[in-house]
Amino acid sequence: LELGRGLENSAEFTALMNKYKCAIMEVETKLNVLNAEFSLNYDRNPFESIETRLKSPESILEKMQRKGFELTLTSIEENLFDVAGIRVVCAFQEDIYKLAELLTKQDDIRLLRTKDYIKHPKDNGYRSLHLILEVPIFLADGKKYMKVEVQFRTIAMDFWASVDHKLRYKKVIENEEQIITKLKRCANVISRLDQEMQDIRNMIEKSEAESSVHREDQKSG
Ligand code: 0O2
Repeated sequence: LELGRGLENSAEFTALMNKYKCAIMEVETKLNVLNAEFSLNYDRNPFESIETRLKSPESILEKMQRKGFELTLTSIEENLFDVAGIRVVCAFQEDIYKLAELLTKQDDIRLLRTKDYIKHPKDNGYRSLHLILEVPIFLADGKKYMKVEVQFRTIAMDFWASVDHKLRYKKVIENEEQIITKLKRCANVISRLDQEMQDIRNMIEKSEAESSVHREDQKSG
């Protein structure tokens, strides 16, 4: 039985999707724990929102066909990295790298691939940090590693990607070149905006640190 010929209605397909759901829950919990710990230690939450999604059978089929993979369950597990997807939106770019580091250094997580579209944006201007991970899930019949894609974005990057995603489905008849150029220009503006916001936070943190040293000095003097 193949995907598109009934496999997606089988008990085996449902069981596989359930494993991906469990993997999403594991990684989502890890991220929520990091967020809570951060907010206790530094009085701020590194992320604004977290969204999860399981790829639909239609999109799985479409991607498998587009990439020319065999339409079996084993092939889905081997070749698709984003059946289980998590999107984390942060206010500041530096928090993205901090969270990604804290997540990937956990000893049960295997990091398969990092796609850093922040340092190396796509040609159209898309920016985001993608991590392809494997996380163990514990089932009645033992432990199994499942793949999960985590996308980290700033609010500004997410804004650009959401608008881009909406426009993607529109049929462009005229001015295609101009639209592409304009979208890329917006991506550049957004990148500068992220940098400015990060600079502002760094300045505030520096001044807070200095004034606390000053207070300490006054106390001891
Ligand atoms: P959806 O609806 O988010 O599920 P690869 O296996 O590396 O060859 P893949 O998987 O296409 O190819 O990798 P890529 O491009 O690194 O990551 C794909 C996902 O990133 C997309 O998922 C989007 O979520 C996001 N993405 C990548 N490029 C763009 C872009 O130009 N604009 C927007 N808005 N999002 C982008 P899906 O499966 O396309 O869709």
